[in-house]
Amino acid sequence: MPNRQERRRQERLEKKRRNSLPNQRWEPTKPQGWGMDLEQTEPQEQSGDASTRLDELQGQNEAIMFRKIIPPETCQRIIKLGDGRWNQAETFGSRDGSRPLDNVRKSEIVWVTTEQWVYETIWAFAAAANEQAEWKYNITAVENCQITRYTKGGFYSWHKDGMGSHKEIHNNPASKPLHGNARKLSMTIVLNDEFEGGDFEISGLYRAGTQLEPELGRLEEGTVLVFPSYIEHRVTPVTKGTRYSLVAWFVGPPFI
Ligand SMILES: O=C(O)CCC(=O)C(=O)O
Repeated sequence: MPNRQERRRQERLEKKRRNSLPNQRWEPTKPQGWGMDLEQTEPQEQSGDASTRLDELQGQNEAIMFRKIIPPETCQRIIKLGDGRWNQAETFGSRDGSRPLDNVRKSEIVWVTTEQWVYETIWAFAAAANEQAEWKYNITAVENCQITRYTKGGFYSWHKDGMGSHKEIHNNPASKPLHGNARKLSMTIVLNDEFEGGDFEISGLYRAGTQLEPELGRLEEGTVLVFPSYIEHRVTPVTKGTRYSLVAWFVGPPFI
């Protein structure tokens, strides 16, 4: 009879097996000397509600939501990574790509470069969503993720994170995991509840003439949302308090 420790080890391995994608290798970017081989990584155990497929709610297949799945202590730990490191977010969209556009986004950001545990916390959700939604994209790596802080008046207008196309592949031979790959899946995790406004919206759901489920407009603390990067989305202005989120982009070879 295996002892408790051995049983837990086996359960973890089984969970990892269930969550991993066959024949796919998940590697992080390591531009700042940070390294993690996700194949060697035990996904952290999570508590929380079961995932909700938005296609069941909406008759579509835009996103997968894991409601309140990241424990509040973990959310707080991620927020604390930003202490003393916040920088104004900039989106470069002018014709020559040199000028930041200030009507696109108002928020501050911090890059997560060395904290391996953050990636251990999130990657299994991308893998599970990729399977559950039956996107089954070939995902091979994750870009450095970003913590975002929106104070009152902060927002992020309608945008797409990437098209998964050849046109936008990373051209950076120094970063083996990213080079030649394109963004295919995006993830946002809301890290706190103490704010008003700051709804997360997906445009396709509006266009279909359906009302967003309140849970999607207002994502609760610890909720993980995974969606194809080509889906248009936004964060509405925060009207009270401060909203924190963690955002990650998963990459792989461009769609054919
Ligand atoms: O803060 C969020 O929840 C999402 C931010 C976002 O859309 C992005 O960074 O691309």
